[in-house]
Amino acid sequence: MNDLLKQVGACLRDARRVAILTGAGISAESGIPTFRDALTGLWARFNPADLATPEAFFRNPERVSRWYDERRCQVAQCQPNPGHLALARLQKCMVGQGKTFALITQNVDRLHHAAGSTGVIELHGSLWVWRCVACGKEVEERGPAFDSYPPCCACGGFRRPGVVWFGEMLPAEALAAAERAVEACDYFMSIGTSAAVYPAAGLIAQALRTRANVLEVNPEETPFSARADWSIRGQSGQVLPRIVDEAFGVATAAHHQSEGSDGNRCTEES
Ligand code: BJW
Ligand code: ZN
Repeated sequence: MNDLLKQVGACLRDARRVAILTGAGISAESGIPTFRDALTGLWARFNPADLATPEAFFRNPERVSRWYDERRCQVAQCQPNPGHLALARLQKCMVGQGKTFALITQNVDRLHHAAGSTGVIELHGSLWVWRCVACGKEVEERGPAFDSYPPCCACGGFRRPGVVWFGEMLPAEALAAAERAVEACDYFMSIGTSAAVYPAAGLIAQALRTRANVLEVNPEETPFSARADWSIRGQSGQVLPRIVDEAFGVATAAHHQSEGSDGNRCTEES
């Protein structure tokens, strides 16, 4: 494992344009359930057809909005883990060296933002933003649970979570930005996604076609594992900090404040 991480880190150090796709697995170590884990995943306990489609919302807006609001309140209790922090540090290191970095996420929890990542491309929207289905007004909701379900807009319309459900189009600008970043990248990472949901999973296929170096980090095999240059079976909160350490030097407690770079190091120690 050590040799593998050294190799992956050395290649990352040389990369000029990195694009990263994350999925629910990167937030698992923050205590947020994934979707497809056989025992603990949300889809093991709930039927997506009853909760994650526009039809389900219009059939039972009270149930669907309550379920999403409970998830919003649960995520409010969670903190970014070392995997999120490592990607935020990687961005700082790469941008500090004038390199290109894009973080594309399928997650709706905004833990990448909380970790300090900027310009995050959200493919499946956000749990925090609620949108009126009548007038389209969007509000970021950081407060406690709603008083009643479904929550209503001043115009009287029902409000829904600003996430992307099955059968809905992804936000066009986000998808286009993601495709551009993948097209241009020379190093691509797929972190903590089962690669089961399209078009997000198509970005992995696109990276393989562009002949970027492709790294996967996941405790389980995925449909793309065999084609990745490196497929590391592990938890992202353990693996990512080690890869970023290999590439850019070991993080110090002060790494959040450090901006500059010393050779390939971007921490304050040298
Ligand atoms: C760890 C770990 C640790 C655990 N460290 N890793 C082409 C082919 C077939 C179907 C389609 C297709 N194109 C479109 C479709 C239909 C559909 C689709 O993909 N269906 C498939 C399921 C078959 N796609 C859509 O409908 C999309 N819209 C669309 O395509 O519009 C155009 C269109 C419209 C109409 C008709 C046709 C086309 C929209 C998809 C929206 C997905 N929405 C959800 C819910 C969001 C809201 C919510 O939060 O409730 O997004 S579904 C859910 O899955 C969520 C996730 O973002 C998404 C991906 O899941 P993810 O992140 O990969 O999580 P898991 O649980 O699957 O995997 C976690 C992984 O982590 C596992 O591998 C673990 O091993 C790993 N892990 N611990 C690292 N510590
Ligand atoms: Zn409204």
